[in-house]
Amino acid sequence: MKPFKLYAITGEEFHPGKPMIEVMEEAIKGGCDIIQLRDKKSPRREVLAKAKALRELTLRYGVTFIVNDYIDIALAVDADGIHLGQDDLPLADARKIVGGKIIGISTHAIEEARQAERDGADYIGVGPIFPTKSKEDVVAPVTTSYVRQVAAEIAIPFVAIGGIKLHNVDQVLGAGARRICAISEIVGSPDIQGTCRSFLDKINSAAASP
Ligand code: 3NM
Repeated sequence: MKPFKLYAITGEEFHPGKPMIEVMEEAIKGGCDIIQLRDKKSPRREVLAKAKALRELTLRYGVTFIVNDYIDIALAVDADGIHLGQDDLPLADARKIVGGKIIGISTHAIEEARQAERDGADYIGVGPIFPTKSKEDVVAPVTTSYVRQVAAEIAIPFVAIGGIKLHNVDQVLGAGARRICAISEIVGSPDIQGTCRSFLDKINSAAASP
């Protein structure tokens, strides 16, 4: 998959009254290089319509587009990949369906990270680093010590997620993360582009001082 640094996930509850497509376009203009559609509540046809719109947007800007959970919708709109949780279809079976598309897996412990790597995941999510209100039935925060473990041991790309804000991202980068994912801090920001640029400045400085 293409290298990436800043990964934004949709979260419409954080920008009431503002169209999702406009919010995600701001995120792309701010430098996000992966956009994920995550919508566990809307009827499937609505999710499909959102996926079509985001596919068009991401193609226009040349950024990667991932669909959370819905493999059929990802295929229908020719998304670049899918993101799956620990309770979704096992990776080997998902791989049979999506072929060479990107598969990302959420992991919350080093055993899950190892398993995802063995099974051929293209990247893993590592989190939640901090408490988050954006995910229901989320596990307890894994803290930056899990980031350190993954950075030391796992060869495939990993992205840190969960409660990451501009004010605490330095801790995550200090633990070895070089890719950051956020929902509320990005899509809920009054200045989405500025927030994204600040995240990227921090990621780039961390990468420049090993
Ligand atoms: N997955 P926010 S945490 C979607 O740990 C999601 O796998 C997580 O939202 C995981 O940036 C999370 O607003 C929510 O905290 C991230």
